[in-house]
Amino acid sequence: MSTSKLNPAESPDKPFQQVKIMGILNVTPDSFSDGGKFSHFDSALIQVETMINDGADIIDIGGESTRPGAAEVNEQDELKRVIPLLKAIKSKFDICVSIDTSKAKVMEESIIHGADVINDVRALQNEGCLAVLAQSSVPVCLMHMQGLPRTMQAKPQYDNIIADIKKFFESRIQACEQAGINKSRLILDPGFGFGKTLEQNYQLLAQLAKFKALGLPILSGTSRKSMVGNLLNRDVTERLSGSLATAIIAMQQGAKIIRVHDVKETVDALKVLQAVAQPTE
Ligand code: 9MG
Repeated sequence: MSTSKLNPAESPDKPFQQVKIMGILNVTPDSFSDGGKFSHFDSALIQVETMINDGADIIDIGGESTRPGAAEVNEQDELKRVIPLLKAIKSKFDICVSIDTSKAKVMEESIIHGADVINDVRALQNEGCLAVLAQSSVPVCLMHMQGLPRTMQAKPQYDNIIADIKKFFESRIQACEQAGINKSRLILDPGFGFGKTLEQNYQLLAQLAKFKALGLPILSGTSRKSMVGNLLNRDVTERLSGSLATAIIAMQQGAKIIRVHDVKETVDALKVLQAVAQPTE
């Protein structure tokens, strides 16, 4: 998959037609701990098939939890969780697969085994990541995070959240280009919930369109996050309506990829948005 597929020339009368739905497949210990264990492995494949049938365009596999407070996982464990599943998905389904990782070795192995996109919440800042991506041609999502998952929600602070994140994107775009990664391969993500207060998350969502000035596709990931749960006082199992509302706002703000747990419901919401965007007689 090339980012040109993610960022086609906007058609003014059909602005939402090119939005892609990225279905989340977490293979962290809280979902399952070992890609070699068949029952869990099989249930992951069933989940992938369901997401594809529900209309997912991309499956995002994550082998390291990035939740606030989450512990880091070592390279070997992450490889064991991600690579067998990636290989199985690519052999069974015709679907674009994204690998959510911040480790150069996991990126390298994933690309060898057919990953179509790399999704890095640390925006290729870890050692060796820029070099691995420079040796390949896959698109990469650069996400903004203030701090690290273990501590990021302690006291997030910005002078101006939009300007600060824009500056971060500009510096990462420059680092990528200097390393030999063409700008046309990049996707930008402001990183909802990653070092942002509740209020800051909604300021970001309301102004997401401002990042379009950087000329790259925007990915938005708000699904079931605390920004939904804390606003509505809803447990993680009760955040569907709030998550759909944030997805619709993100699409209206021009996001080209929406990262979600609830694919079917988000595809339906997107279709409603597309219906009102059709030209009238
Ligand atoms: C892995 N992961 C968790 N949340 C995410 C988000 O909002 N964006 C991206 N790109 N990845 C995320």
